[in-house]
Amino acid sequence: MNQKENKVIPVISIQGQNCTGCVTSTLCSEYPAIKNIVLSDILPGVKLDFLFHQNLMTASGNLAVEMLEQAQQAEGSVLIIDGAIPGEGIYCSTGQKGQKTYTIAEEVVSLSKKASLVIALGTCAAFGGISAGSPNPTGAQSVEDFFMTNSIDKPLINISGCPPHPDWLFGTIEEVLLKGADNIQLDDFRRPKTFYGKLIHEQCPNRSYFDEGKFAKKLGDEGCLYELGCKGPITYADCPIRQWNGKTNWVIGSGAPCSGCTQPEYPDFVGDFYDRIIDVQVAANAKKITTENI
Ligand code: FSX
Repeated sequence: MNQKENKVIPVISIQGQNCTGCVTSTLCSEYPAIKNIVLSDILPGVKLDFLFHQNLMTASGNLAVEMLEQAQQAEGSVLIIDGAIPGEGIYCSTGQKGQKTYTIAEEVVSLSKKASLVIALGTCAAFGGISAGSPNPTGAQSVEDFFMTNSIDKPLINISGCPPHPDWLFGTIEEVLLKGADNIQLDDFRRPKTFYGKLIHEQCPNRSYFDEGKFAKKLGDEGCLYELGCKGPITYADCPIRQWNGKTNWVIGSGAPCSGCTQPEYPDFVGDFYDRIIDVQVAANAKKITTENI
């Protein structure tokens, strides 16, 4: 029988400090459906092989610990880390063997050794996010900061968002498989420009309201949501055109302000959800938002 040869890419997905929102969101992928990502080719002749995934696999206890040990031997894997990495202490244990408790920090060190690419999935992994929010009692840090502290040098791509869109993760993996990790255009925060190349503000259907100076004063009003705390003018993502839940809607489309969740400043430095940002320099060619011109 003439069987088609498949290229198989080992994928290991582990979680640090998080709410599991990133995995929950990305497992809701619809285009392609998650069952096709897991069971079929992600590209013609290329298949992902999920060696370890806390939310997909049925193994638990000793069997899960053994699977994680085996996964460490996989050459050329894609290591997906979601959630921040805690500092000192036995936070986020991934399992126990005998008297030894393994922490996420130890697992990241071990698993990254043979990985060909590391993806920091979600704003906690990419930038610290809510997990590293003040006063940060666990010393949570981003994957990039953890790599620097531990002298780990691996290709790293940040897929920020709290949570991130499934397309941002699987679209990036596909782009890497097609072009090679070195040929992915990243922004200054290691985010793929394919998905994070423009401000929400540049693509927002409410932009004409902003330019006219028509601002909603309360939720439900017609107008731009800037005065109700919308962080669109400082937030890079393609939510307005990509939309969420199988293109059902997105945050501003449903009448709520963008929270700025893809940004490195989130959450401590973007302001409260409903507090207006002030004096923000928006993209080139767009006017500066100041308290005077609104
Ligand atoms: Fe953080 Fe993700 Fe927000 Fe939650 O893994 S980016 S709190 S959606 O789950 O880490």
